Amino acid sequence: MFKNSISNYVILILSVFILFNVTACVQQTVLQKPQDLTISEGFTNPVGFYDASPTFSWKLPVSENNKSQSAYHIVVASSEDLLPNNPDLWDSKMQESDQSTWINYAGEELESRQKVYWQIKYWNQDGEASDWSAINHFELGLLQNSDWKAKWVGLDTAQDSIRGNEEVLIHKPQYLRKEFEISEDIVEARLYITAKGVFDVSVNGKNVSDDVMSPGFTTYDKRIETLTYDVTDLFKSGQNAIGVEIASGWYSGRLLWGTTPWDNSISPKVLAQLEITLEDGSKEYILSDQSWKGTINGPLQFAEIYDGEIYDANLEMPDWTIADFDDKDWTNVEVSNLDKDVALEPKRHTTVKNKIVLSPKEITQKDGAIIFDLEQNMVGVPLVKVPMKKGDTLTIRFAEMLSPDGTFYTKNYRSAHSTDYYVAAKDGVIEYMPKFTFHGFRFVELSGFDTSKTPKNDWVTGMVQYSDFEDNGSFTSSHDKLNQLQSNIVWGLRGNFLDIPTDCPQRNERLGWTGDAQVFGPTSMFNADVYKFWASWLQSVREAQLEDGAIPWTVPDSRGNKIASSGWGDVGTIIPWKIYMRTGDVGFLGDNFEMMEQWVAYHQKKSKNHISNMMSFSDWLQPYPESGKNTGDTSRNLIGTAFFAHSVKLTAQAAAALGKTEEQAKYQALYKTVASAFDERFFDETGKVKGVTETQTSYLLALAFDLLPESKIENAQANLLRKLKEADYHLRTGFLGTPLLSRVLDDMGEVDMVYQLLFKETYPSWFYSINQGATTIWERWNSYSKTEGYNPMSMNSLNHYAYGAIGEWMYERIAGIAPLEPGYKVIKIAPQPRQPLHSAAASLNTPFGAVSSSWEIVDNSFNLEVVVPPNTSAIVVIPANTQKDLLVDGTIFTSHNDVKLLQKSNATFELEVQPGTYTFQSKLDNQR
Ligand code: RAM
Repeated sequence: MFKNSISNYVILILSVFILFNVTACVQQTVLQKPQDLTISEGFTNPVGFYDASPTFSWKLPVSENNKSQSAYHIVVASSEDLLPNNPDLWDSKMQESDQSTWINYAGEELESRQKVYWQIKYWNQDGEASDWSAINHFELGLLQNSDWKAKWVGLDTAQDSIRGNEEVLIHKPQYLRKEFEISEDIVEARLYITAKGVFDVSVNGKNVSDDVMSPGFTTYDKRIETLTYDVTDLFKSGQNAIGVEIASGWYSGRLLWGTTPWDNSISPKVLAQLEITLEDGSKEYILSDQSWKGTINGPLQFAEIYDGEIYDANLEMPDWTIADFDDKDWTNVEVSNLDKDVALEPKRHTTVKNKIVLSPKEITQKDGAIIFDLEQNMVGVPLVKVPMKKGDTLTIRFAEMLSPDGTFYTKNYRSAHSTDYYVAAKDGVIEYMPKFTFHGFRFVELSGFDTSKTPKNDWVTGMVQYSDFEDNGSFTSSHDKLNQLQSNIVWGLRGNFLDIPTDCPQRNERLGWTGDAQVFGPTSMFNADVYKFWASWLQSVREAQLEDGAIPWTVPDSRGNKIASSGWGDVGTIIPWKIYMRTGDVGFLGDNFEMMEQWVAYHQKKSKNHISNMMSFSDWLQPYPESGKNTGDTSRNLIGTAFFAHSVKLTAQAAAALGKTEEQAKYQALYKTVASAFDERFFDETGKVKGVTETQTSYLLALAFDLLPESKIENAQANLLRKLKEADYHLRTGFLGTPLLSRVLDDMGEVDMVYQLLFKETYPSWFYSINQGATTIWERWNSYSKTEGYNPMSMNSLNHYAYGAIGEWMYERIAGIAPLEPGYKVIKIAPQPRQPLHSAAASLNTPFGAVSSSWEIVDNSFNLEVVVPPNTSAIVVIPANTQKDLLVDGTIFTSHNDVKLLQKSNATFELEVQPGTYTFQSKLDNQR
């Protein structure tokens, strides 16, 4: 009996043990939750969201179990409690699909202010299910003008008729406030707010956010963006106050040549709607209306984007954003209704913020002033903490570089005064950070401080400001100058992505030049998470497009000159296509398709027998122009016709991606017609440019855009090589030709030549500016030289991202990561190692997760480490002497579950690789 019970006991223990293990096994097959849930162009749990028809995306966690997705299930509800089982807004049901990005919401209609919760799960390639993801959420902003009960309010600052630089009307900054009582405890409060101008808002003495220069720069005559803030914790029952500072910003400031389509004489205004939900469930609204008061007698006396600020601390009004402040001397505001033709829409990309802080490495004294060197050309404002004497004025000047004698080089700011002033109200250390301006600078000069004190590095800090996005990739190599070039590209991006893509950030310009955006867009997508940034700006491009299809030179169209340039307006076809290739978001192509068609129609209007006569900035700033002009030597008609054909081709490709077969056929045929007109008009039988000046760029356009018949291609390629030889293997390309150079030569099999040009030290080349001390990309190949000083032209920005377009090739070909299918669903990893590099590496956050490629050459062996994200596959091309073995993860490659040999040539192994991390090792020929 006893024995028996022991054996029963053993059996019991054993079965518990087995059961436990079986459960553990079952549990192991439950896949990890999906990660990085985002909506639309990559937003995570936004408040005040713009899109009532969002898309959903997620990533499969990296794990042995996750090669691909076989199905997904999305549930969407109006409250967290309803998930996952009772989704009242949308239940996608289990969908057999490998799509994990950009899935259209197809549920109940969503409304302004609505809170939405969502969750997803997926099944892997073996049909195993994941757990439900964490619950994500979003809350819509005010989507229609009719949601607004508030009115525009502000003071009439135009009446002061102050004329500033270039005789432009200057509006003094305003301080606006409102006090009110809240009778009950608050459950929730939202502040919806925007400005005609730029604003900074505080509540009960606290700043509502760290946003800078909101609401940003849009086509103000069509659309003004609004911000939504969760201000629940800032209000309390009892007396409360809200205070808003506003200045002209882009809206009524001094934009280039002042010929804005909107009216600079409109005084800046604010629109604010505070919606408070009280304990008892009722709602209270505090609206900007005639009860608000304002003054222009606050400390900020002047604020202008180009010119800087004047801040007089004697005029400070302590506690003006707190209740009980005495505003009896303040004026009643003027009130105006919403403009019915101007849409108020929630901001559709991130606000500008202080993103990086730089400390000066070196300070020097010069003529009573001190110069702080941040050792990096940057964009933003300084934070100054300086000892001063009462009544003195601190002058803060900026420069991107110094002249050889150590003085400030500011000629390239042109008429932008770009200087801040601070008037001290007492002795002691003051703290000041300009608010409604920004500067492009590496050097800061202070004068007017308390000279009895010894200057210290920490008197100045550089606050780097740009739209709030994170890095999206990295590139590095064994070569210092190439790494410096990468750094210069990234800093060019940071400096020119301040709400809109700008040509430059420092002079009296800083505009959304479309050509510059067109050439740099793809490179920016590697380096930063800027899909939302581009999608938002493209909305402005669509809004700025004129009735005849013309896309203005700058967007927003601050010049209002109603003409378009070839190669510039083509931003309307090139950026949608290039971004689609990197995101795979076909909806984005759909949003832009009509604009693409209209732009093509404009090309058509501007051409006769398919030869373009469109105005063009042409191959802008080509070096050594025979014509002596900024537009260079490549024929304007050739350029226009080439871009005509290219835009038509991209529109045909977009039509195909959108399933518009008729349009595809139509544009494909038109492309062929334009291409043959191009060939006939500009190329002779031997594949040589005829009738116009023969330039590197004319060949580049013909080859890059595929405009020549098969029979002429080889000769045209040879002619390009001849032109390069004539230039002693230097580029002779400007804004339009340069981005095509690497790709065309690469397609020709001339990777060696690309390396030669890229690593060239002499003018004109990328390293030339680095050798002269550049920390950003310059507008000109020779903006400055150590021997000859500054380029005498005043159009000489030292922070102009266009030539940084080479970054695309560095990622795609040196490190070797390129999308083979839109959105990197299939990735091509095909690094091109050459001397003088021993190693290079890049990583990139694709819509499916991180991909990376990292190689080094040790002795004669080529070592490559590759990461392929889940739910993708990669074609990996490994340079090798294929007579010798290839090692995969340290063992000789024969067969492998996740690696398949597709092809073997003399010089490469081509493999198909499933998600995972791998090392490959091949032997190279000696000459590499
Ligand atoms: C300059 C801009 C820009 C360029 C145009 C044509 O003023 O800086 O870079 O695109 O001209």
